[in-house]
Amino acid sequence: MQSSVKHKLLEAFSEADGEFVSGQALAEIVGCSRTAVWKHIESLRSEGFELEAVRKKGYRIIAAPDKVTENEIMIGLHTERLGKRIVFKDSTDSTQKEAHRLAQEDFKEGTVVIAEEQTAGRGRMTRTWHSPKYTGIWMSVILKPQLPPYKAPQFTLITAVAIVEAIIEVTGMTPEIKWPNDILMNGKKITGILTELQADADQIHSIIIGIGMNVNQPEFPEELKDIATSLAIETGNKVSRARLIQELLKNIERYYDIYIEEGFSEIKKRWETYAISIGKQITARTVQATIEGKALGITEEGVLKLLDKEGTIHDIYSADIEVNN
Ligand code: BT5
Repeated sequence: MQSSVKHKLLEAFSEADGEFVSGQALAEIVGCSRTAVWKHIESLRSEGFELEAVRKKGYRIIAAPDKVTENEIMIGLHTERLGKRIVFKDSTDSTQKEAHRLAQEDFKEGTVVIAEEQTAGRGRMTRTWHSPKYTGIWMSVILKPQLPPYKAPQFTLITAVAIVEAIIEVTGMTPEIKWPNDILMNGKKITGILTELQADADQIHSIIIGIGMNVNQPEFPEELKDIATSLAIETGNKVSRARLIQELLKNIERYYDIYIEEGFSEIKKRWETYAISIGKQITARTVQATIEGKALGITEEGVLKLLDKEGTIHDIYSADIEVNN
């Protein structure tokens, strides 16, 4: 939407102080047709504005979107390193892309990129991530562990545990982990993790951990509505994104420190208590093949062990899995 039209509409609503403004009056203020006004109202709604429309009365504003501000996150952020530098974007193509750029520019470990909206949010491979404005957490965290690249998949599991415990802390509900990078509530995806690397053959330079968490979306587009959900849908309440971001950063820092100091076993133990697929019959679709079998567990490296009908154990490094029973 042209921002001048948006501003004029918002100004008109602000002057009306919660009262109705007729469609005709709005059309005159912004200088377009009533149909165009309706389209702009729809666009404001998709940005999180709550606007009521009543026949013969017009429109009125009920609530402005819940924006996340830097101050709101900084007050009450109990971390040593993570989130001490936060780069905020109202809109960006992908926080991953931005974080990759910052990591190369030598931004410190713990730098975080947060956007209110992503226009080209990324999933794994070439998939897209739906990231509408003011409703979710679209965030990338830069870490610089001195480790070899084969350790990187463990960071998806560290992050999964951090996410589950942040959601428990803030909502009281316990989500489940579906290996390797999905967090589910009532069988639908509430959060996805994307772990990417800047590395040479023996050494990680930066790990960029992308977290996409559906928080306050009231609904999803047709193509996602059977597989995706939000915390607001599951709990019946709006949830504070700032509070969740604080908990996420605290937990990631905590488990990252435990991992560096003590290794992977504590994280593995917690991960297994939250995981849905272990011990179940699953179908794993990798780039090379589709394998069915029983998920035996994960290794210290975060690799999934799968026992097929012939008794062969497969090491699965990356896949989409479906739980069959
Ligand atoms: C993921 O990929 O689950 C990783 C998602 C990571 C997103 C974050 S947001 C911040 C950072 N910046 C980025 O650009 N990305 C990261 P994958 O397992 O490949 O799942 C992708 C699939 O999930 C899509 O193909 C859809 O089917 C589905 N999907 C897309 N958007 C969704 C949403 N908002 N909620 C639930 N499912 C979604």
